[in-house]
Amino acid sequence: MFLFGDGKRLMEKRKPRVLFILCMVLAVFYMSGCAAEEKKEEQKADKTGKADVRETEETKPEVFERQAGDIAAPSTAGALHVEGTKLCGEDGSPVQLKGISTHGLAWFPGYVNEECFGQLRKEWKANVIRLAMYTAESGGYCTDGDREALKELIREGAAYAKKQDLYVIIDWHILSDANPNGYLAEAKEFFAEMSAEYADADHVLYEICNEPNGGTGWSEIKSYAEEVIGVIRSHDEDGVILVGTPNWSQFVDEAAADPITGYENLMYTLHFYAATHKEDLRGRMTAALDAGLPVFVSEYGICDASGSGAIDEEQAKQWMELLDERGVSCVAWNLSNKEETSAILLPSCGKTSGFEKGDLSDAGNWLYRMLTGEGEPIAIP
Ligand code: IDC
Repeated sequence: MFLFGDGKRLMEKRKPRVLFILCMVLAVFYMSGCAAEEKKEEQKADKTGKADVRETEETKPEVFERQAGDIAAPSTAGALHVEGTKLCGEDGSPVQLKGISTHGLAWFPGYVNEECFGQLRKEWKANVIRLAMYTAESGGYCTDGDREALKELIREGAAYAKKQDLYVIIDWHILSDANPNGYLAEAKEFFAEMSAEYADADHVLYEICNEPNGGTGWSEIKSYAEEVIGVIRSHDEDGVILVGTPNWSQFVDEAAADPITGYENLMYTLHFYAATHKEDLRGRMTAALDAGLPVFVSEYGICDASGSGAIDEEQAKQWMELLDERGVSCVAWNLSNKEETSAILLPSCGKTSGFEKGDLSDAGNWLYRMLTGEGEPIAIP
């Protein structure tokens, strides 16, 4: 403000008093802001009837300094929901999940342990773990698998994820059973049980059909999804649900043209393997997002679609740039030491936690560098 003549002199004379009044006004503003914050906390506590279960000593997740303010996690972003094409935290800000999927739980149960999840969270900066439970194949939930043992592994995985401050995806991993309707009754029963158990869990997401394939069309997937979503919603009214799309979860454009209505917090999955799926599939994803479809990459690899073959770093880079640009969440396949390119551990690594640099495959090294943003591969004492 520019003052001239008398006005300026008057201002000079009254400077101390003006300054004093200004300070008082600022102090009042600051104090009323604090009161409003306290009020908000109280309201939050009232709504749940308790201060916040996450804050009791027993359930409080460890806080990792490297992570603080860095990536979204259940302790900071809370329960997730979907707004437009975006996955968002409790306060409405967009959240991008990045992490890793287990291999088939029945085949590689050992990696479901708290130390392993803790290392992925703390050192790898993952904020999500996907628990892949095959439904068919040998040991599958709907074929000859031990259902109780598989559900117990999921419960343990979900508990470790909570303790280690990770989101967790419960994945109904259809594959050789190309059409999810083949095991519709089993899926409904399974998700009824899971959603009843995790109705109040902020960190759990449901993936209801990994990869429909074998010519299964969107209308068949959609009708399956509507049934299963109905069951989940009767227990868990707002948990995020991931729906597979035709052709091994690639044809998101078909879902975009005819999305499921009547439910909130749904996302549609797109899977890619960078050495096989390139510009074409990126185009499908972009078009679906532009059409308003919330897309979630719940599985990807940087090798070819068999889960093996050579790594294509250049294509992987292009995928990651696009995912980051659009804020799309992504989960890498897979947490195991199987002799295949996509496994992040070398077959020689017999450990199920405490991984060191020499334990990692090329895919493991790449994932570590990608998640941490560090050029150097893992360095653990
Ligand atoms: C692959 C595993 C492999 C296993 C095979 C069949 O990497 O060890 O023998 O399944 O069970 C997918 C599937 C995922 C596949 C993966 C690689 O979702 O189950 O895992 N892939 O083929 N879609 C595209 C690729």
